[in-house]
Amino acid sequence: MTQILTVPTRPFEGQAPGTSGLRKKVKVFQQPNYAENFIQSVFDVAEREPGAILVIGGDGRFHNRTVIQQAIRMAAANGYGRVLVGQGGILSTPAASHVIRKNKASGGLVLSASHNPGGPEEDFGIKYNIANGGPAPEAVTRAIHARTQEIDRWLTVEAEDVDLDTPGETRIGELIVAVIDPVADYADLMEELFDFAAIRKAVAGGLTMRFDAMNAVTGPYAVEILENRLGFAKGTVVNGTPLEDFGGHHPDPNLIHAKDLYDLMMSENSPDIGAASDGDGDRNLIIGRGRFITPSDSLAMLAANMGGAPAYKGRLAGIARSMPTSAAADRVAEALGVPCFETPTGWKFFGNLLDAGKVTICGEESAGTGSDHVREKDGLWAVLLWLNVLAARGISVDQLAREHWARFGRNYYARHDYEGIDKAAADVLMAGLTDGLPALPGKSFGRLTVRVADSFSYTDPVDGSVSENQGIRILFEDGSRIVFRLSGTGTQGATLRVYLERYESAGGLLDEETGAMLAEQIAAADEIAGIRRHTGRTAPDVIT
Ligand code: VG1
Ligand code: CO
Repeated sequence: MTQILTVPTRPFEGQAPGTSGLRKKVKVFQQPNYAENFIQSVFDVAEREPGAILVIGGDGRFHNRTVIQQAIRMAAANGYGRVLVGQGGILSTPAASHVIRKNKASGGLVLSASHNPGGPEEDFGIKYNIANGGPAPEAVTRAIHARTQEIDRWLTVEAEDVDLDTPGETRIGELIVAVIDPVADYADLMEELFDFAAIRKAVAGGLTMRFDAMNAVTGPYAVEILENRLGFAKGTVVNGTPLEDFGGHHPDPNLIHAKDLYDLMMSENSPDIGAASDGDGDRNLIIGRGRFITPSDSLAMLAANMGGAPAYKGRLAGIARSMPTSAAADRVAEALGVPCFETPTGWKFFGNLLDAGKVTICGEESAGTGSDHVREKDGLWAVLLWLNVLAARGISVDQLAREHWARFGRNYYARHDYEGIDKAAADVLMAGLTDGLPALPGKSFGRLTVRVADSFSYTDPVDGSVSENQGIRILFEDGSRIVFRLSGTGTQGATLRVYLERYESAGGLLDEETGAMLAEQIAAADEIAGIRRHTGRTAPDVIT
């Protein structure tokens, strides 16, 4: 028996998981007991049998290996029977979800701050996923937070660091630690879901692509799947080596942080399709030659066409989208006669719907799309579904988009982010908005008249749990909409997100510039929320 050591500790303030786990500066996580308190709190509340399996992996960012070693020792002291850890400490978020499901693990620790930058001065994060492979639901994250507020000890054992770079099994007392290939199972799953033969044929016939892994976790996955298994030319995957600081960039696949890819796709010598993923591999950016696809449109277009992929043929149970995501998917659901669900922001809200078989595809405006194959959003999965659809139909991204809008109409859509604003000012802004809601219906801003103004609240149709204050919605009589909410993933000050949307019917203006189409909503947003007045900002930092 290895001796279990009990280390006394005291609670830290602010260990509440946000939209997607606990995210803080690396410096915060480096404080003695900080990560340990949180991990012990997870182990104290997690549902598991003695000897249970725990999956551990991360996006390879700075501090990943340190926390993994500590988590393994703590798992040994906390009665786990087996830890599965990705080689090099690597597991993309969707791959971790798959490993949990495939091995019937009791849960997993995903060490990532996703799209946030990495490095000694940047961000780190810990997320707990439950046995269905998905992010812990709110009841669990609340219990974890409550535990962090009263914790007085954490358990560990004395043991050497595990060699994370060599596949195979080692033992720490009763615990077996298996270092597993992080890519193989995931790549096999993708090959089961999609028609790789059809994609290979299209590639052989000249289909070209660029995939920007942003020096984050998807590099090894993308090289194996796109270059090795599908036959795309060597060099199709760029920035394919995971780096602890992501090369100093934000691994956030949007038009600002993946600007090189965007510029290439808008140029004369662009490949047919460009794609990128984020730090932990759960987001996707899709750009066709000369045509950017908003994530909201991507969800709708994939939902309308996914029957072309073997795993989804004739089985679209329903579609779910987060509330701020555009209603483009709703029109597809309506046309196909399947239900559409509107959930709060964050993938944890899709888990019950997927488990209950109520939906097959889910998506968020923040570049997240996924299906019931795992319980996380999945960047490469979305890219492969696009490739499968293009190969099966023999059309381009631009043609598919035009065809879609000509059938369903187009939801012009943008998100304006005001980053790093003063937290107190952001709270005053949101409180002002909330207080002003009852007076808004009937009021006009330019040509827009408010029809409904409310604070979004969600009742889970499966377990009846209620989540309140999930964003302020201003719905106008012409069908356009503004949503305001504060980010739950940032680590500095506050980030205000303003989501703007306007629908044009199939006979309307389908190929206009988004900013121009949303000018009235943009002006109304400032008038209603007093963004300038409260934050001093005259323009957003990021528009996606
Ligand atoms: C953001 C996105 C949200 C996403 C979350 C986690 O949250 O808006 O849609 O689920 O990030 O994505 P927030 O609270 O900052 O708006 V990831 O790729 O960081 O795991
Ligand atoms: Co992510």
